Amino acid sequence: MRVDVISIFPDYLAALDLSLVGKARAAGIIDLRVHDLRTWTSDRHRTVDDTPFGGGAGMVMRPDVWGRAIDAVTGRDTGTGHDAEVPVHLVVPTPSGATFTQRTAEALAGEEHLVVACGRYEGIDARVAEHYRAAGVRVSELSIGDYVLNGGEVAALVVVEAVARLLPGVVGNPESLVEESHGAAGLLEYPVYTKPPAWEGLEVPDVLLSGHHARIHRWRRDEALRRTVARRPDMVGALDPATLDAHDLAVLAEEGWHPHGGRLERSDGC
Ligand code: JBH
Repeated sequence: MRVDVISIFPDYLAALDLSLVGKARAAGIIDLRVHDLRTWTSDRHRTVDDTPFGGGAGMVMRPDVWGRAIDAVTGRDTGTGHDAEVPVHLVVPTPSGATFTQRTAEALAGEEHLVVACGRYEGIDARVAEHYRAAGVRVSELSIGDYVLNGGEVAALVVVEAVARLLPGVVGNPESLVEESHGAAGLLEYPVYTKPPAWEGLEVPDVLLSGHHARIHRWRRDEALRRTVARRPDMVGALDPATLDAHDLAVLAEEGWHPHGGRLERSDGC
């Protein structure tokens, strides 16, 4: 997969040389290039933004600079670009985007070429997304969550890491890709323990030392259900009760959740 990240703070993306993404780059699984947006400025001050039409606080990034940058990294500037035929998916981190989830990461992992356009918080002139959509480019404006960041760089790190680890050959054991939180099960992960079996007066639950695999499996599932109830009631509400067994439903009932009309509902909060 080819990934181009464009930013006014290219050094911010240096973390992508490290760890898993770094290994994927070294292995040739991901061809990741980070660019300085100011490469495509045309004035002496290398200006990338200006005041918003209609007034208001902050600055907005200029569409002309972004257009030159995106055209250059996608080979649209020359018309003979090596890559102009490869479908590009433009990813724009923005607090006003749709929420980036594991499903989004899975979809992006199927692409051949991502271009991640990191804007400042106030955003990029809206005509950039409009122009590339009209040109047939897939454009995803994505938010990594409801909190304030200064710009899209941290969100770009999140998106690239989440996508890169899904590429074949990046994560050593593909089983760790299926058994994790936010997988298809729709539950949070169960708690995990390792040696020593007693630490600071706290013991590892007996069942995990029992060697009884069916009981361990059931205990982990119960813990995953209870944890999801306590921490992510929204995920419980999204479960399809038809995918749950009688024991699951008994655990959920203890926690106050009951099937009703093909969904789960809280018995207290109607
Ligand atoms: C993206 O995903 C975001 N969440 C919060 N703030 C942001 C700022 C710029 C880009 C985000």
